[in-house]
Amino acid sequence: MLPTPLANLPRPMRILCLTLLLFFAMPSVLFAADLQISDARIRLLPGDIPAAGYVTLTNAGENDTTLIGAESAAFDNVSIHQSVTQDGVATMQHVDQLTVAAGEKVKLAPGGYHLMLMKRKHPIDVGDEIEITLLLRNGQQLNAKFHAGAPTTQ
Ligand SMILES: [Cu+2]
Repeated sequence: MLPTPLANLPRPMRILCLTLLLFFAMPSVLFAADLQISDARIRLLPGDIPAAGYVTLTNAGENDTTLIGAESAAFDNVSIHQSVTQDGVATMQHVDQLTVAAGEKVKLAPGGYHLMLMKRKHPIDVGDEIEITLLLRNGQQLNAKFHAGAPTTQ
């Protein structure tokens, strides 16, 4: 049954009150993306050389959040990579997942983690804004515009 004060309200008000009650009773994770995206940029390289996506991920939530992949209508294939130097040789490794701990910040940046953007589906020019969707383990999908920059982009 409804609490008495609610039951006495006109019906539209009652619905509004119940909606608000439900809204505030639900865990905030259903509403707000815990991961904030900033400084999203792409380093374009000539021809069909894969481009690199860089971004700062800030976890303002109370739970660890894990990036498990990304996709974009502008590229056939997007994966998470990490640049590593082994025995003096710089290589890249595929990364299955990247966790951003609660309250922490992870930077995808030159020399470290990056999104490897392979096989452009259409020409991309410096200055273009390319939409990339970040896929999180909790099912959230975050869309962000990445600013396409020159090969010198850091
Ligand atoms: Cu790479």
